[in-house]
Amino acid sequence: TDSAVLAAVDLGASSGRVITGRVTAGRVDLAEIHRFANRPVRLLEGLRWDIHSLYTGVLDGLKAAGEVDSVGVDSWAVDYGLLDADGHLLSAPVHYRDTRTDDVPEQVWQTVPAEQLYARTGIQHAPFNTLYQLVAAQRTAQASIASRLLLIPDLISYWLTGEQGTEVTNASTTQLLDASTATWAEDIARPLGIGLTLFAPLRAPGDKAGTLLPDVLQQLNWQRQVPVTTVASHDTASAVAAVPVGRKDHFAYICTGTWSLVGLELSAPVLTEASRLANFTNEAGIDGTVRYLRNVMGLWLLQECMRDWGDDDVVGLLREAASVKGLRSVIDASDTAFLAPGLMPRRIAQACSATGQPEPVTRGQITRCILDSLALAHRRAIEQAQELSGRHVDVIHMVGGAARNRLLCQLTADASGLPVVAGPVEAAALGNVLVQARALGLVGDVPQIRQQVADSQPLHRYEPSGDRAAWDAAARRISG
Ligand code: LRH
Repeated sequence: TDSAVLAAVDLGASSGRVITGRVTAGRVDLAEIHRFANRPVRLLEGLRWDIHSLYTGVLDGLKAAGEVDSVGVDSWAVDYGLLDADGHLLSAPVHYRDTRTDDVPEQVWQTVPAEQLYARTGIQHAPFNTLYQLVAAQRTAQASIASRLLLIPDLISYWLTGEQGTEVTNASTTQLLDASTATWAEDIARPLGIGLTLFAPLRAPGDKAGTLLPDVLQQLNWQRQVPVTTVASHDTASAVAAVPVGRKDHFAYICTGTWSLVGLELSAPVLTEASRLANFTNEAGIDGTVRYLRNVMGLWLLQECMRDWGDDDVVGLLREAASVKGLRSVIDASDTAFLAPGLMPRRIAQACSATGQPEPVTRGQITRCILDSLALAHRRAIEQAQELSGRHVDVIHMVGGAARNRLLCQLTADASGLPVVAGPVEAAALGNVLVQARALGLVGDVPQIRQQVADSQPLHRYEPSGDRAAWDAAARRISG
């Protein structure tokens, strides 16, 4: 065959999607079949993912898609479900913004020093890394009966196929993989009391994950055997695989959504002390590449303000933000102080006054403060990634939801003095679909995947403009 229809299940922190991609020679055309909210639930025990509602969304989407040639699943990283010895889920997976890990890192570093953790795993310090979550969970009754851990996309694939595996790009975000070999770091896990037999065997993008179970086929009303193909199951890894660059481009990427993941694709990790102190991460990318990047809070800041205001008119807010004075006050958009949900407008205003800047008052001012701050954090991450890796960048690719945020794209170009190529919005779904297509022999290597995206998706270019000195001055206001 020279064409196929593949279904991408792409679960983000604020919404899930089932998107189909028709792949033919040199082209890929997407259709969004089903989009559903991902609303976490706050229970007595803490903040949890409503995983059953997500799985229902997945099934509804696949059913609406009709029979496809293959299915692939990607989602946000680090989180997992625990199964008992019967393979049954023990409880709702814990949300990475839950506060249970707040005091865990310091405790872990007493056993395994932070320097050693980084030198081995290359993973940034973030309180939500699976490693810290597992140490926090050691205090729970469930820990003693858990016999298997499946990361979120692997859990969905398991429910679809009955087969268990641990996909390697996402596995890197556990902070339990060796950054150079992508194999489990036994010497990190053991002293912390983490048993690596909890994890199912590693598998790589392109591997067959299984075949839809008869009961699933019946629920979908599908007749034929359909494979589930392992994709780069960390959504950011799928998105990076689909960045529309040519073979010779020197590019940085910004994968946007709830987060902005800002960095470079490298062939080997950067494990220096300077890199650790700058809190850059070396996550596993497709085909042995390294995603060298920093987590910037991203549009989470705005989403949380909108939730606080009870305002869902993002277009109106962006229009107001474009009309108010820029760079009036900025915050450090990489600060984990903004990780937890709640009272975001107030927390932002307080961060401004704590650094001697005027508090933003109107919704337009607060929105502008967030966008200016994100642009500044994008620029800083790209500058530092170049310094720390010794690599040079001459174009920024912005993919994911914010690629359609014209103000943020322009501000990012202005702040960094580099052109920004925006699009595609559904980069993670494209990476998911095209890695499945590659497994079916319809596409070649990753450069060809990227060319195919560039040739068939609308892109928009923003040239840097304005006064860079104003950005330098703003940066100094928050640099301590
Ligand atoms: C983005 C993302 C990001 C992780 C975070 C937990 O969806 O996967 O790459 O750091 O969620």
